[in-house]
Amino acid sequence: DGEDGYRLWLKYDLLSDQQSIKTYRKQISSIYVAGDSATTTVIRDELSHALSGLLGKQPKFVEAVGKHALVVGTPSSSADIRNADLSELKGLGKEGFVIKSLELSGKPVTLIAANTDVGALYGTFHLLRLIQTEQPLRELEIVEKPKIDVRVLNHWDDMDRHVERGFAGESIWDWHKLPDYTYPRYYDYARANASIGINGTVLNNVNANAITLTPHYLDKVEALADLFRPYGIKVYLSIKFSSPQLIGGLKTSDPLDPTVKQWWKDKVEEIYARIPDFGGFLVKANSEGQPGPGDFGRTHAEGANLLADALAPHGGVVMWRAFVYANEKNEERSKQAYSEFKPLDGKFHDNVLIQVKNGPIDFQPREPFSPLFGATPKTPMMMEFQITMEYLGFSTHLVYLGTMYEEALQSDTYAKGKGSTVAKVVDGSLFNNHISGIAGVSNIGTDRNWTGHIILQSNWYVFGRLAWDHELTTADIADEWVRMTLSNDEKVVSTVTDMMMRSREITVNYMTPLGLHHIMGVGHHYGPGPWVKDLGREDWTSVYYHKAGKDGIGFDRSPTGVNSVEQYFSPLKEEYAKAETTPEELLLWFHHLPWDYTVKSTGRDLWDELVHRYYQGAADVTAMHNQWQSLQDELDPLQYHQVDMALTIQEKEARWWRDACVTYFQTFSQRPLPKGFEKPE
Ligand code: GCW
Repeated sequence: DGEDGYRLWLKYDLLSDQQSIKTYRKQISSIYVAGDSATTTVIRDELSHALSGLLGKQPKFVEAVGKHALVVGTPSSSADIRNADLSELKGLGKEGFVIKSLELSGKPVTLIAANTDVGALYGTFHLLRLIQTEQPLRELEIVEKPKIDVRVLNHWDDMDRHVERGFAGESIWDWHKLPDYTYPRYYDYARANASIGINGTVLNNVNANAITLTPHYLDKVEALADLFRPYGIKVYLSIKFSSPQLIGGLKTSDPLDPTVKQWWKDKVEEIYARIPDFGGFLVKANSEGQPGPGDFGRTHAEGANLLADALAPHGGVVMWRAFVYANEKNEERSKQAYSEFKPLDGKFHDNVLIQVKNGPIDFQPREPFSPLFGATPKTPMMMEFQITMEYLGFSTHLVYLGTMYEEALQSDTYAKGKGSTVAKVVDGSLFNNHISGIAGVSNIGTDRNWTGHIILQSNWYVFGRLAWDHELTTADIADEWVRMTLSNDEKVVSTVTDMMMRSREITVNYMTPLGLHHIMGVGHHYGPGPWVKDLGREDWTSVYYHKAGKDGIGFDRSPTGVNSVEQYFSPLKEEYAKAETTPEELLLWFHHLPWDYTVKSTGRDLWDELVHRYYQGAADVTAMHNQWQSLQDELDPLQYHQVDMALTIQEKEARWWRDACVTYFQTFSQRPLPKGFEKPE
């Protein structure tokens, strides 16, 4: 018996500190939630559920402002709030909120105010987080609004409930039983997302199935949209570009063909007739076998604009992915997205966002940021992070991705001089874009704990928190997540946040140190496979990426090689051009270097350094496992046991990675293991 992880970070167990319970109860002696929308019902339910759990007593709901009350509302739902004339609300838009300790109509209260009920819901979850993490509620003066407009999860869920790159069970969408049969899980999904500010969900896989757009399935989509609306969550769909042919009976899907334009216009009208706040379309086109405008000799801009024009009258957007690469193109894979999209800057209609993976190859444990960020002043670039861990050990390895997201977002593109971070490109502030977005490929499924591993719930969490505010530090986010999900116990908090904060670098070390990439097992991408070669496509093999030989290892992307560095702004392109000035963690990404190359930070030669890192990575997993085991008495038994079992797997597999890679690369380096290292097992 114990916490099975279903409740995520919204656990709401009784706080352990009696004194704070007393104080909170006094500060929230009654609750007045103004308004009577579906969203205000959600707010009341959440407060009732949360506070009766956290404070051990059902809160008192009232219909007027009382002394020491918690008051929640908007200027239109509450005269008290309207009369208070809060100047802060002016700049907060539809999603921002304030939380203030103040006198309202002569009574001291804690106020959550926003311009909309959804803003008030976000404020409610913020306040609950303060209580869950045992922060004082005195003299509050919180003003929040999201930095990015579109904050969406991307589900790579197929209509048969298989989840592409999903490692936590089946799809949570039961298409068969929808629209009539729904699960509590759908509501809990909405609560979890709203609690971290996620305001959209793309329900289906980017490798899309055209049937999603048939009336039969739109009934089901509509049911989910209705369910999510009160939580401020819009639904979006991935579409197949050839839908006019596949389900529309047309002979072509050419974006410039008038019958095709009409088909999309009609289809979009049909969707909005059911779902007036439908979010829009996500599109993977001319990539990995998906159809696209290229099939008709048209550009990505012509394809995206076709859909954008159909959606524009209804306020919908197109998220058009830049993950395009083709073996046939005579250009190295990491360069292709930039080559394809940079020349199209300025050609996309206003409601198109280009969705770009953080790295130029594909969600690797470490990549440099994609040079497309910063390269298109006229086109909003959306960030696409992977929350599911396709290349990072599925759902058995403990890897907190917050630090990886932070590294990407805080990278300086130098597009408009120093300080032009990727975050400022993505939030639209660098180029004054009128819309901005960020997407995370979901890691959730039907597993009881949603993500297959309790600690990996934190990746869903940190994605949402950073999407809301990329200036938060991922250490602070880890801290609050641990408190909410595991415990407020100081030893637990400091130990687990330490594990989380180091976990990604540890994984990079035992998988792909020093800038190595894409050397995982073929197809499934699990476990080591540096030996993978002779596939139909060279750019799906490992040997293509590490290029190990007797002469050395690494991919020369400098001017002496494929020169992908030219896609970056100065001074990055000059820095990356030379091994000496390339950050060590990206060394073999940009350079092919001899085995005796001296690694600056340690003075070791490249071979020794590589071996050291593999060994260090594996040893650090053992250390992490010990750290976890030191918490056995402080943790819930079930949570403890689940993570402990997963760490056992991770420990074995870190060694598997280490031994496989070291032994394999040794066949090229033909050097002994450095002194002090045991022979690989
Ligand atoms: O990372 C690769 C995956 C594919 C995925 C593709 C993409 C949805 O291996 O499974 O397909 O990227 O992002 O489109």
